[in-house]
Amino acid sequence: MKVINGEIINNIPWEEKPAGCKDVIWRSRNNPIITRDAIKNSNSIFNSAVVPFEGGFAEVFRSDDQTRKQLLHVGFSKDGVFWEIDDEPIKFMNEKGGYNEFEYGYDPRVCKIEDKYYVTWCNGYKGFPTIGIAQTTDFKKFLQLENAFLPFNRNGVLFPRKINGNYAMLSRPSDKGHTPFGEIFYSESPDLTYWGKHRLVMRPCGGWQSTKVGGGPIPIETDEGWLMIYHGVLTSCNGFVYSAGAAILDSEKPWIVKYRTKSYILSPRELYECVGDVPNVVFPCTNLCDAETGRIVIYYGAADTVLALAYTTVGELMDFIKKNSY
Ligand code: BMA
Repeated sequence: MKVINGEIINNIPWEEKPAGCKDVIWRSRNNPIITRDAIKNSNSIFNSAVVPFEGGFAEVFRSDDQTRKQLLHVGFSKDGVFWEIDDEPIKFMNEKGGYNEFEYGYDPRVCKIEDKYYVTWCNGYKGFPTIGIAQTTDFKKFLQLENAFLPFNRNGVLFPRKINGNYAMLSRPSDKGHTPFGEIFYSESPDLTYWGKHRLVMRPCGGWQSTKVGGGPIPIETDEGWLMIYHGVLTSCNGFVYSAGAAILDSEKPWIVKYRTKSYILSPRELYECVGDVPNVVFPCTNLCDAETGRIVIYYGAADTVLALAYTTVGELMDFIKKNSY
């Protein structure tokens, strides 16, 4: 199988799989790569979105400040590991050239479609969570578009090309609180403003994904379908546990799930994943894939406190999904 419509990223962060590692995903030896205090006045820096940009990388970071306001910041990096992060949060512009009021924003994803980068995030609208969208070409000016859906919704994940002639997005309808349920839905839009043709993609099922499931990073296109990493949650006697799994979705009808992992591919295990502001959370918002080598680097938030990296390859992950599917 091979990656299609993908970018060649020669400088993708990479570490070889440690000898003796039996897992399909392996963690960076340098984790966490971003500590909670890397931004002035930050309480935590975690679920964040990276894209290749001008020969290096750009990132939209989720950071909660020390008042515990949830904010988005921009950063740049040459190698995808060491980052220079702007201490000032992103200010989103409107069509009139002014700045929009920003209530709160978290869990960003960044998707390149044609010649623009689109940020989607959980955006506070009159106190209700829904999906914000903004576009940028330089990561300096961000033009905010209409919110995609009615509240309550979270985890908006765009596809990197139009499908059936429309923009396509995954989302997870939710509630105002910590939402004890969650399914992944698929929607299309001709213009990024009006969304419809909603289809159910995936419900929770057993074990690590028994309480809720939600989109993760931007899906990777392969000649066997969309490779999608997602998060799944189980309710333990000590609260939610967030893990990650993977699925292969049909290329032109992405609401059709061809394969889906029975076991997780990444689950809280290391100290920085089990201890923090919210213990027992791994939450991936990015997977970069080098179309030439098939190398994948995953950026994930750990324990809602820090940002970490993990690696795999398209070949290994697709194989794992097919052999461990429901
Ligand atoms: C989700 C989101 C994520 C967070 C996770 C675990 O609902 O709020 O930002 O990482 O819960 O707390």
